[in-house]
Amino acid sequence: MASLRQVVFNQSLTSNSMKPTVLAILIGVVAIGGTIWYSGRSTVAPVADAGNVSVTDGKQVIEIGVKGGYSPKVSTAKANMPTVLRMTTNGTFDCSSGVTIPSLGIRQTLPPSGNTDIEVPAQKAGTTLDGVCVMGMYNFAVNFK
Ligand SMILES: [Cu+2]
Repeated sequence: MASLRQVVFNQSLTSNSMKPTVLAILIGVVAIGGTIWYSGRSTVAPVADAGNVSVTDGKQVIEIGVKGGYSPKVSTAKANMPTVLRMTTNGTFDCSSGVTIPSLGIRQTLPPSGNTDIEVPAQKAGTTLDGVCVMGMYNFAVNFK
């Protein structure tokens, strides 16, 4: 059994040494929280052209990588043009291979690897197409300008 003096000593030692630990945890929480907040903001804010949209023979192709989500998450495309969403899987065995675009009634199961073209009718300027996996976990957006 510890004497009273030892208990008091141990407690004061513990509380003194805990202060920097608590401070470090607080700093860590603020830093991680700030990073999550910042990265969350950057996906919502308009992003620069991801360079994944090309036009060939009057047809627009939007390339989107599919594996554990969609990349890029936001694409900028031209309005009033027949469009193809080229979904590229590469060893994709997660639910992002089941892609839906609810506003167009599109539901497509992608092979584990390869390109799958999804035809999209010409969209008006200002339209945003939202794509989401079958489970509603992963999403992407295409803004038409
Ligand atoms: Cu999912």
